[in-house]
Amino acid sequence: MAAGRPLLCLAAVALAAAVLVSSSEAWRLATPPPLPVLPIPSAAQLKWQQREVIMFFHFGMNTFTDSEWGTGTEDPSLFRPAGLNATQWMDAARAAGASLAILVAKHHDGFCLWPSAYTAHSVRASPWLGGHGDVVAEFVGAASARGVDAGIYLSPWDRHDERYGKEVAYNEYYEAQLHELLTGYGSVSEIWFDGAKGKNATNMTYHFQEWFQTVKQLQRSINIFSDDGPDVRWVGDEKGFAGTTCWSTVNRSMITIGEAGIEKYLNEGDQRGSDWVPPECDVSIRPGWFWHKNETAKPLSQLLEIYYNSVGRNCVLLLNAPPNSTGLVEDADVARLREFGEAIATIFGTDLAAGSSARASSERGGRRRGRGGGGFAARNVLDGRDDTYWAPTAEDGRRNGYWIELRRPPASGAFNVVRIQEHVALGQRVERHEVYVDGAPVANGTTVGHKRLHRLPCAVAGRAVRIWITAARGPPLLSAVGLHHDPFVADDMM
Ligand code: FUL
Repeated sequence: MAAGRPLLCLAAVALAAAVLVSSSEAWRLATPPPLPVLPIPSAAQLKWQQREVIMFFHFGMNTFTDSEWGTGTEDPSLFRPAGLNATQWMDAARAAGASLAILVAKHHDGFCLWPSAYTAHSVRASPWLGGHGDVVAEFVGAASARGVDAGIYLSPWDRHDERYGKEVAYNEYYEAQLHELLTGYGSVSEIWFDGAKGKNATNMTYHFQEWFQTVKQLQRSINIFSDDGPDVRWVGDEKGFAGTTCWSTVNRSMITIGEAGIEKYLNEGDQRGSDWVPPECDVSIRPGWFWHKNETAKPLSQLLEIYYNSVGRNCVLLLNAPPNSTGLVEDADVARLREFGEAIATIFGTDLAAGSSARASSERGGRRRGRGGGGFAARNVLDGRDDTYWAPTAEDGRRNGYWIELRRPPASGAFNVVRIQEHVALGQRVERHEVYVDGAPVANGTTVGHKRLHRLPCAVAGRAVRIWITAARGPPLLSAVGLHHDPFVADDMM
């Protein structure tokens, strides 16, 4: 009995230790995410960013007068689309891969596409549907039927209305129309305040601050576009190109809506900006914003160039397709939009990084797997999710420099596009980065943001793809690294 006691004791201690270890394994605490680097996007801005491609529809009096900027003296009887079908517009938008479509409800000529109670210059005075038509209603109805979100453009510059130039009267008129459009047509995801105004236009002070606050009061999750946001900014050109450096941040105090000379600032953003106002790249598939009989759509190669220089540079692409005077997007334009949407799906539908393993200079919280693991492993860049990401340790940058490497399975296909994405929900951080394939440099750049696409001069089939983040505003957080093959470029390896 006495000799057995120490043995029993030892067994009891071992059991207790085992229970302790396994319960501490089970309850090992998760490592919290790193702190945000301010400013960060709102939920509505994040949703907008993930859309990547959205559509614009310029349709109105100009469609019938073969002009881009109407004079405001057009007779409403000219507006007579014989076969307007907004569902056909939405099908075209979807074919291009767009999830949001914005309608020009009133352009600079002042003609309103809805029967506004505050002016006689609208569809009500036109012969279309005997004066009972409402293009805005057709548009939002078709959008909702096709699962596309709706947006509205309401031109501040108005060449028709006699209140224009009278500060209070015109601002009241504009406010009243905002109420009509934002309370009468369901949910509106984006509103466009165009800064354009002719050189010799009447002087007019717009009450932007009142307008913006009214908009937010009427539509809580809407994004407001203008030269300086507050939610989405103009990219500074109408070619669809952002700067190769492109920050989602600016200092809004640096921007005056409609003022020339700020284009470069808008194009590149501001690394030290304290406001999150990411850029939208507006461009038309045709030379004009409105339909003109003799114009044709840009070729696919040009649309892809635009895509790489907008979506591939941390922007949303706002692509315009002008319906014709019948009220339809022309077949050739629909075909081009479809070709574009299919090309994007072809290029990015296959990820040639699939099946790779991933490692990095460090992993926040360590490499433990599963529950209680770090949760910020390098392999998160391969899981196709936006909400998971690789995070290095805070000390890593000071010690080694940050890098992440994918090792592809043998005989993986050749790629000529590298896709890098930051987890921008916690702020845009990467200032400079370099890409190496099997040790050889293939691309480099400055900002990344939501998405950075690098096109390589020729396809490469290497196994190890390493990205060095050589400068960043805090530890970089990457949600995705993808490798793709773009067959639409001349490629000497294929
Ligand atoms: C510009 C306008 O003047 C054009 O007509 C077009 O509407 C474009 C989207 O914005 O500022």
